[in-house]
Amino acid sequence: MISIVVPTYREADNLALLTQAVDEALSGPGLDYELLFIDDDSRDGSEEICAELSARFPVRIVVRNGERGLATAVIHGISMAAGDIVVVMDADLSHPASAIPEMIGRLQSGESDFVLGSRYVEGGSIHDDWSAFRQLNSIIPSLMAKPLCPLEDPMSGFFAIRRTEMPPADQLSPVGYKIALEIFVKGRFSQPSEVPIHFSDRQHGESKLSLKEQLNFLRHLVRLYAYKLRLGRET
Ligand SMILES: Nc1nc2c(ncn2[C@@H]2O[C@H](COP(=O)(O)OP(=O)(O)OP(=O)(O)O)[C@@H](O)[C@H]2O)c(=O)[nH]1
Ligand SMILES: [Mg+2]
Repeated sequence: MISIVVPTYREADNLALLTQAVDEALSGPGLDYELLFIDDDSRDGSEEICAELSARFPVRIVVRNGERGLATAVIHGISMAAGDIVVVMDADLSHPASAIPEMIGRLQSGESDFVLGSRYVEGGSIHDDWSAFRQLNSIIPSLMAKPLCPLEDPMSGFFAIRRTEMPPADQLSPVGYKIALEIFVKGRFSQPSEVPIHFSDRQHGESKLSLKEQLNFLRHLVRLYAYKLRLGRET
């Protein structure tokens, strides 16, 4: 069974579209799945929409009260997942559900133990009208993380792992947005790989990527470098 974990904050208009896309991608090849939305009390109709969807699809929504944050929502979702394999993706349809079978196929065959959906490998792409600023804003963080992670797009937010390979929650100190990077750095992954994806721009709802989150990313990066240095000294 595969658990698709999706952090959501005010994504009501995207939930049905994402559910249909996931179902089309997974039911076609006969894959058994659950779709788990981890919602931070959006109060935008998300709960009601999920209740309707759950009559037709294996969808669940978990509403957190009094807590906000993409990274902690992802960790919470993984801890509640029932599947052996966990796929994390955004709700805004930026990540193509059609890439999921290839991602989980690599885990199942043993070819890879950490699979990223990647914009920056051959065959991957972003929308052509991204401004130079937006492109730099996406590429520079990946370059800053290069010594921590050999992959081209650790910030894509779209990844798949075996649930048992998740590092223990008490070792994680999630701040902000980039939980895949922390899971990679603190886990014991030896065969990471990337599946090319086309990253679409969101059509509904608003981006939650604020300047504050970008500054959080810098704090997060400093902590991860400190962790790596400590580990290097201990081993
Ligand atoms: N549970 C939860 N989910 C969040 C939170 N912030 C963002 N998300 C979700 O995380 C995913 C990514 O957020 P986006 O706002 O699309 O951020 P982004 O993809 O980096 O930025 P854009 O490219 O501008 O869309 C979406 O599914 C959001 O709904 C949060 O505080 N809590
Ligand atoms: Mg987005």
